[in-house]
Amino acid sequence: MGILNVTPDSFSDGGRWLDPEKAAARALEMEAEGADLIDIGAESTRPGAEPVPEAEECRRLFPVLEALAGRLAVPLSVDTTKEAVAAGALERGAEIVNDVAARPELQALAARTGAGYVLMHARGTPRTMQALAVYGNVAAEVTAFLREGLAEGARRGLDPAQVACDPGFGFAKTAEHNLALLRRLGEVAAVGRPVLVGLSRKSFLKRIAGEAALPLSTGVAEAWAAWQGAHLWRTHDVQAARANSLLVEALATAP
Ligand code: HH2
Repeated sequence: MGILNVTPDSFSDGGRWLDPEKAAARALEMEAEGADLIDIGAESTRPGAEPVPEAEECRRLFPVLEALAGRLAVPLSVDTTKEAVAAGALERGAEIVNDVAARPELQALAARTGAGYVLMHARGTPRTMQALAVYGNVAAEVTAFLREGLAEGARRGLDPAQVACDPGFGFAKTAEHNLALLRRLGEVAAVGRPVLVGLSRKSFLKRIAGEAALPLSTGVAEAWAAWQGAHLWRTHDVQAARANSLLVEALATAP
């Protein structure tokens, strides 16, 4: 899953893709590099980020979707926590709702429209989440949250077959929590739905191996995640992810 942030303030690619034509070209470039999905977001969720008003999020996002209409063979997902933004994006060709806040109204929207839905573990908002990073057993608690979320979604009409689960690396988690979760990702994968991981260039990787090594550490972390059963990697570096995924697949099927 290639990342396209049409924001001025995302931690890694903020400000690069604000122009709709440039953003559309980047989506097409990631598809050519081997992305199976493109995830478009217009509100940064990095810790401490300011909330973006709904009208502004639509203003950033919709022209990109309109510029891409009919030009992309792979599905688009929309990274938002607002119902009106998600509904507008689905009307403009997006097929998946990537909801980092597990919002009931977004689950109901996916249920009504048949869209795919990403259920992610988080706590609080980008402003409050780091204060809520307290766990006894992070892998077990995240897995329980996802299991419960699948059951709640089903009560709202969301077929589990529409859902991918995401442990939410960096969302209300310390560096130690992120590492423990990555080490024990196999437990999360046991929820029985495809697992999506967003590890790309995240700060806990930077803390371990330094900023200059971030692309390499991202690749190692993604390959490890795949080995533990993750199916989808939300990534900035599609070319590297594609190459690494081919290697992981070849290893997994080697005699
Ligand atoms: N991480 C970010 C944003 N959306 N969605 C899912 N499902 N999983 C994630 O881990 C995830 C996500 C944060 O990364 P990024 O988009 O690069 O930065 P920002 O939120 O600053 O735009």
